[in-house]
Amino acid sequence: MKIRIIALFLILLYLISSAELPKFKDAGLINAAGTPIKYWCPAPWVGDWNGDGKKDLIIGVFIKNSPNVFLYLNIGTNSAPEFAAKQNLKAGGQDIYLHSG
Ligand SMILES: [Ca+2]
Repeated sequence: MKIRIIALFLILLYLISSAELPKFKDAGLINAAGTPIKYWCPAPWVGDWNGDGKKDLIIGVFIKNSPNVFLYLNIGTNSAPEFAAKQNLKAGGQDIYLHSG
């Protein structure tokens, strides 16, 4: 029984070590109006917010007692997006605040 377990372990080890692992490149930071978009623990969403056919960026972040859902409209194209300066995302004319806890 021990020999079978060891053989199985060795086979798995061989398969794992010989598998092609995905490779990623550093895509860099995304800019909006020439400034890198940086947040701690962001929750991004990509979709066409304003219906112009270009995918926009919405990011929810953890900022206490402050608007914390931001809209970046795509002023470029879907294949080469460029994002305008941050806007607070609003609902009913009011800034959105998402509370934690
Ligand atoms: Ca859009």
